[in-house]
Order: sequence, then C-alpha cells, then structure tokens
Amino acid sequence: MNSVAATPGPFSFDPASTALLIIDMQRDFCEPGGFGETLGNDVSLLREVIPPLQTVLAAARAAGLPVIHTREGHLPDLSDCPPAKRDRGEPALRIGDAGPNGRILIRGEYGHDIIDELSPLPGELVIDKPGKGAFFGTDLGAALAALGITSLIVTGVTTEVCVHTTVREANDRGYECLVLADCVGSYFPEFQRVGLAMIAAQGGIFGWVAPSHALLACLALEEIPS
Ligand code: C5J
Repeated sequence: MNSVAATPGPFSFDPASTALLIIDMQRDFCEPGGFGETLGNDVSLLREVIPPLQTVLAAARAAGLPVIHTREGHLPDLSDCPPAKRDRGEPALRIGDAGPNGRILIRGEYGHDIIDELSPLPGELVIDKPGKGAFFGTDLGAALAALGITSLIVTGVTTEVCVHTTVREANDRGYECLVLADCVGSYFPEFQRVGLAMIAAQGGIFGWVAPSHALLACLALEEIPS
C-alpha cells in the first residue's frame, strides 16, 4: 500500500487497484467560445489546472495506473439532454446551438473534445456522460469493476459541479477518492476553496484532498517529464 499525505489524514492506496480519473477537460469548458464561456465564465481560471495535471498524467501513465477521461455532452438530437438542463438560465448560447467550436456540448464537435494538452492515448478509456456525475448514464461503474479499481485519484473540472457530483457518486458506490487540489478547477475561487473543504470535512465525508506534489512524492515520480 502507498500512503499520500492528505487531508483529513493519510490516503492509502494500492496502485494495482487505483485509477486516475480526469473529468471534463474539454475545450467547451477550458477554451473561449464554449459552454463555460456562454454561461458568462472566465475560462482562464480553469487553465491553471493544465500544467500540474499534465505532470500527474505523465506520472500516472509511467506508474501504469489506468487513466480514464470523461466528457460531458449530448447526442446531436439532444435526446439525452433534459429540457430542464438546456432551458435553464440566460446563456449566450444554449446546449446544441452553433458556436465557434461547433455545436455547444454536443458529442463529435470540436468543442466537446478534450484539450490537446491532455489528449487521451490510444487504449485509455473515454467515458461520455450526459450529466454532471460520471456514473450517471454511463458504463463507468462496469469499467472500473472490470479493471478491479477501488480507489480513484480525481482531477478535472469543475470542482463544485462535475468533480463534486462524481466524487459523491463514487463515495456512495464504495470507492475511495483522493482529489488533487491543484488539478481540479473552478470558475469561482470561493467555490474552489469551499468545494475542496467540503470533501475532506467531517473526517473525510466524501474523500481525501491533497496537493499533486504529495501524490508525486508518494509515487517517487517527480522527475518524470510531462
Ligand atoms: C459544468 C462540469 N460545470 N464539467 N460541468 O457544467 O463541471
């Protein structure tokens, strides 16, 4: 077992049953012209996550941990998008509307795909999800069971929405989750702070939180190039 210095206490994990989960590092959230920006957000805040996440991704690959990427998005006919999701708020463009990177949050469009800096390698699992949680409406649970995974290193965006929802879903399913504080991002600094605090509060009510260097030190992989 390996042990990462984390909050509220050490996070112990067996690399043989641990996967790196990268949530929704898509152009639609991280680049101008996508879903995140249509909601009025400053996407540059999410881009701070990219360099540390590249390092963690390289370390996980080198350590042989399975890497699983997720993408939030919908079928072109929107049959998996509840009207309550599409019609909410006053965005500049709604889900399915044509934007500069293709139709907003639609599978197969340029904006829906993962940013170049974190492109999946052939063989890495990419889970397309219609909701905020990565377990809802997907085969993630079955895929993890097939791989014998019981612990998740969780990264990606946004901290208080898809990361939180996924960690809560995973916790209820019995997975132990370590969230890497500098590898998850929010458009709202206060949500980032409170979102992380909520995970580790009350003795780790949903999981553990640690900086990425604590994981890298534990794996003794700090020197691996990103
Ligand atoms: C949002 C996400 N924020 N990936 N999605 O709508 O967090």
